[in-house]
Amino acid sequence: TSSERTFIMIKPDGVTRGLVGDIISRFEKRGYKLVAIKSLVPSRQLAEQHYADLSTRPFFKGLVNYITSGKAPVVAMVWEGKDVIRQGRIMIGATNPLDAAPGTIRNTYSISIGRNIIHGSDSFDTAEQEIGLWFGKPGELASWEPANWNWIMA
Ligand code: DAT
Ligand code: MG
Repeated sequence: TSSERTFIMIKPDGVTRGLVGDIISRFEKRGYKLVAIKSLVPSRQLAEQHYADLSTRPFFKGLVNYITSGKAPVVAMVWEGKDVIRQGRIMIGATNPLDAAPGTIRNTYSISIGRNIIHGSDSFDTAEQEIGLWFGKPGELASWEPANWNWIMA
């Protein structure tokens, strides 16, 4: 498997609850490479585009309100490495934290589907789309190689 990129976002509940460091640490320690990060309160338009697939669902408005409330920002990131799209989803755990496997981020920190801490892209196509949506300006993604990269990527 070659290197790929995924979009990971810590939602406002995760930021408020002080989970940013632990979540970043999990991806770092696993061996993934941080290529972009920013903290922001997303506009309604950005949140609606990000969750466009869910626009007909009954929870859509509440979901957009939660992400955009401004009570806390989100932390948007791009992580790179082997199988990171699928592995990121595994590290995050099931959408409903009550179904998430022990040790996953959602299992460890949450019990409500509507406050499940974190987002991760679910496929190569959505990863590309979401990275473009959140980090679309030129130069927002760093192209770099950690000094220990060969120890991780063998
Ligand atoms: P995931 O975030 O695991 O990719 P998803 O893309 O199906 O899950 O849904 C996006 C978010 O919408 C999810 O993280 C939480 C919220 N959501 C999904 N289903 C929900 C439901 N039945 N009730 C309330 N919120 C829901
Ligand atoms: Mg999803």
